[in-house]
Amino acid sequence: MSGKGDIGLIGLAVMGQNLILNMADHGFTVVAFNRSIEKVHAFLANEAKGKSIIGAESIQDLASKLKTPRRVMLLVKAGDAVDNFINQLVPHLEKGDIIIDGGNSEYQDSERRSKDLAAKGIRFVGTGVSGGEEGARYGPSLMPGGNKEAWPFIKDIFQGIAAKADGQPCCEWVGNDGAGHFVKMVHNGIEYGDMQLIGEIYHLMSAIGISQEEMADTFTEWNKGELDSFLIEITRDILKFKDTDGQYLLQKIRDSAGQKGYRKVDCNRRP
Ligand code: NBP
Repeated sequence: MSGKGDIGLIGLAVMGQNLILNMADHGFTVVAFNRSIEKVHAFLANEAKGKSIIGAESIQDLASKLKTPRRVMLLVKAGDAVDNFINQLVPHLEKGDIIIDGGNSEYQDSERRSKDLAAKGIRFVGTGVSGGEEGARYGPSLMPGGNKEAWPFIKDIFQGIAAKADGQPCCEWVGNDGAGHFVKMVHNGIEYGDMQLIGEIYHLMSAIGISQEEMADTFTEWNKGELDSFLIEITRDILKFKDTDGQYLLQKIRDSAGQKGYRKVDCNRRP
């Protein structure tokens, strides 16, 4: 692949890889980098093969392979990893270059990063990314905020790869500094509230003896009315899903959940 990249992306876990493939499908050339370099080599040899995707061996290499103003997106674990990469990137960037954090960072961290980087002449964008693996691959909802001077330079890529609703991209500039990650936090809060409600409804229905098949029928009906949504739809599918032995899979799954980087929650344990 010759020529320079339109955007660099650091972080080749599930979100980063799928977002890169989505960008490449939309005609952008992406330079890919990851802390563990073997993931860059594996990605180039497999999923990225034959696409407009270039590998970078170091941060310096990444910066040298990008058009200016450089656009570099981070999709790494929120917290110190983001600050570490920003610190490594800055010496290789020029005034007007853009750093985009697409992870689930705390909005106060994005406010701080936006202000610190503005003082160095670097434009920071903190963006919410929603839709998980499939969204990243085929169309996420994007909530960018930060230094508005960056928006004209990233708008085409962001609105190009975003999901479309009635032909309109699910992506618009949401405000200054930490606004993108604040909107993502509110978005996740609504989603978790929805999931809590669904969990409680399942619990109540089970307690009064409603069968799983009947529950699935009820969710099917709800999905035809004002509750029509992704979460109601997948709950119906999950309720209906049977294991290879013909038994419902849901009843075999332990009622516990883990969180990345935080604490494991076991719902069977009572305080
Ligand atoms: P993860 O959140 O699992 O992060 C993996 C990436 O972070 C890898 O590239 C890994 O590098 C890198 N990393 C870690 Br872990 N610690 C690091 C450190 N100390 N220094 C440098 N790099 C480090 O990946 P993900 O699930 O793809 O999510 C990426 C971001 O997007 C996260 O902030 C996540 O919260 C957010 N997000 C995820 C989803 C989703 O559905 N998964 C949806 C929306 C947003 P390595 O390969 O060298 O270990």
